[in-house]
Amino acid sequence: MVKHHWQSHNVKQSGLDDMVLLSKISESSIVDNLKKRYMDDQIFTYIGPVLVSVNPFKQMTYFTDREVELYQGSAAYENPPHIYALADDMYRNMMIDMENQCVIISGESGAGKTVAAKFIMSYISKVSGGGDRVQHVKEIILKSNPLLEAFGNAKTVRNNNSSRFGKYFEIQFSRGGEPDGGKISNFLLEKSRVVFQNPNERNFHIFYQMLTGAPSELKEQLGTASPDYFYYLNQSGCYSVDGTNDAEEFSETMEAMQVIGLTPDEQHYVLQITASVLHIGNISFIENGNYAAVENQDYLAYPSYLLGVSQDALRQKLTSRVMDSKWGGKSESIDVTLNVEQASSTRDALAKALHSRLFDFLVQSVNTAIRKDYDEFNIGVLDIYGFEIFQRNGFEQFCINFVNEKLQQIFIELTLKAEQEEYVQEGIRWTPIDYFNNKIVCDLIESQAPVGVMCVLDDTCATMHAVNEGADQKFLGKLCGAVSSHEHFQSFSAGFIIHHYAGKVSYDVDNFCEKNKDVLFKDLVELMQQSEFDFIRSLFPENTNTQKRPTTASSKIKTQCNILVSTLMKCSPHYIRCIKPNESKKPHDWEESRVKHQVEYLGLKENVRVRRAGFAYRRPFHKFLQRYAILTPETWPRWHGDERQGIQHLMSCVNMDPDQWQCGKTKLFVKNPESLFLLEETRDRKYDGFARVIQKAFRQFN
Ligand code: AOV
Ligand code: MG
Repeated sequence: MVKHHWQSHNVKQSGLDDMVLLSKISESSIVDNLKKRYMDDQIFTYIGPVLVSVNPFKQMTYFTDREVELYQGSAAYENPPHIYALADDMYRNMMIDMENQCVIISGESGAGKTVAAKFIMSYISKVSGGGDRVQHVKEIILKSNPLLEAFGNAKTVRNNNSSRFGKYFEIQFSRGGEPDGGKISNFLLEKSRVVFQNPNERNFHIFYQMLTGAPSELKEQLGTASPDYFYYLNQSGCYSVDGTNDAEEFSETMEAMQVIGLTPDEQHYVLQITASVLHIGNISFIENGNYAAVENQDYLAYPSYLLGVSQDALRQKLTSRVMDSKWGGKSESIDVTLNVEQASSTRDALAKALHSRLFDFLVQSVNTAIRKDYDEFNIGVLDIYGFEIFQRNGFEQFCINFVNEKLQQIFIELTLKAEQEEYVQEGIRWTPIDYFNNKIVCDLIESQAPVGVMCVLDDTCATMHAVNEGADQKFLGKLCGAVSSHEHFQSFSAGFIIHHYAGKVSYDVDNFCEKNKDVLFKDLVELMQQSEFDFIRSLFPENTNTQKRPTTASSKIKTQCNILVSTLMKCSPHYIRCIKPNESKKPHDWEESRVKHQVEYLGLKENVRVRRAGFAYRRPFHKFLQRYAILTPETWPRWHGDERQGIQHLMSCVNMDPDQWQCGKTKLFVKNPESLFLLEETRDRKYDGFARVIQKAFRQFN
């Protein structure tokens, strides 16, 4: 297996490939370097092992099979920086070190995270082998993207294909490096989008796909119409997206359903529920002596038909609610009539529940299709919704920005803090570097003692009754009492401001309590449990008689985040820092101040500094010996005796400058990437020689 390395010589050198080599480390020199490269269509740049990626807003030429071949098994320094190099590094590290790997992709909304995640998945799929079963798993992994994007992505003002959920995709591998399984963990879908979108934004893609792409017979059956007919689609006045063909994407979505193994019946139910959501939105209410009545009974027909429940039952459950009340020691149920506002919010709750449960069903279906019961190795790809600031920011932005804050914290922990602590621990001489640690902001949000924002929110919700006006203001009042002195917190009449690592965001407290409680009233669950369709009943499996208090949305995301953090901490981490160069979404448009801001808050300068001042490479003694044993006859295949002496011996054999490396307590530290390149090159040469000998022997044998 002799590897031919051919350089892509037609790529001209612009700026520095690796910013560790910058002669002056400052934010503006980083921005300048990125700009130079960006203008020359070089979107990738390294900071040591960290990959910085600037969104080109156009198709680049260097993602073909030729590049896949080029980056396979080659050392990072041989070729221009590329996401394939990072993917290849992960794959090889997993195989060589037998360690799980993960890649954390971060950056603000529209910076290119989802595109990056897809490049990684397709690269891994291309370079790994496998038989029929493995090919099938690969196909599912790749097709899960358009499927989940149809139901979980939408056009926002920041991004035409904005992820409105977070996901961690673990690709599982056999010992031979074949992807033979996988698992998706999804995070909090922004379901409020089902019932409302801001101007110039859209609902989830699937609705528009279905309305334009479904075959006419199906359209008739589902009662589809043009998007402006549906209240859940016409509030924002935005129906199409530049460069997106909804009808074509519909076929792709359907094909993906097929690939993940949904039966034709299941596929049909998925669309039926999607259509029912739209029809539910058209049911409106009028005031009938303080109570809500359905304005036009005709609008009950389609939803009840599609959901398999009677029109009567649907009307009743939208306009009234059974309440349990304790009276004189006895508890009894009474039917309470709802007012117009309450009825509308009940309707919306049903629509949101249907869509989000459908989404969970799809995620589950993918998971079932690629489930593997035992875990060997995996590579995890984390692609979440990016940090966002809108004119008006609600509970959803609060959750999204919290998750981003946590990711930044991991980055800091692992690259800035851990790196420096490691030097201290290993007894390596070192001058500390200052950086902003955003743990203080994470604590402000999630801490229990002293109480943080989420705690106060949960407390307020716990004492709140089913229908409670003024809860949000009460929450705000309590919050001000609890955290007002925090330096990253401010309040104003309608809400509060958090000074996040990526900027100040002012949150409007409207609906915080309701969205946090996230209860689906028993009545609606029971209504869906009466559906004539098994499929719909199966989406609502819960027992409505248990009295357990449901977990709140914020505590769910907090738990999920902390599980994620501990999963990531167990892997060998890789980072992609995505940068959005402009707001225009156009190629070659460079907004200096926007980029500078991102370079600042992503902590790239500190990243370069820590990397530069320190040691580019570190490995536990035994791993190092294992990898480079081939360089000396004595250390190969295994060094017996003291590990330090083994390293000493190896280093002197390859003439490594003693300035270039230091032994800590358990690890070897190498200063310059170039020194390491030398080792890698020698190793490769030996391996090639080795391979030739084996091949020759093999030929003689046959
Ligand atoms: P995001 O995932 O970071 O935002 P995306 O990955 O969806 O952002 O990228 C936004 C858009 O930018 C894509 O739809 C492409 O049009 C373009 N783009 C990004 N990266 C590339 C690339 N490497 N080559 C060409 N075009 C690209 V969000 O999900 O909103 O946080 O929540
Ligand atoms: Mg995305």
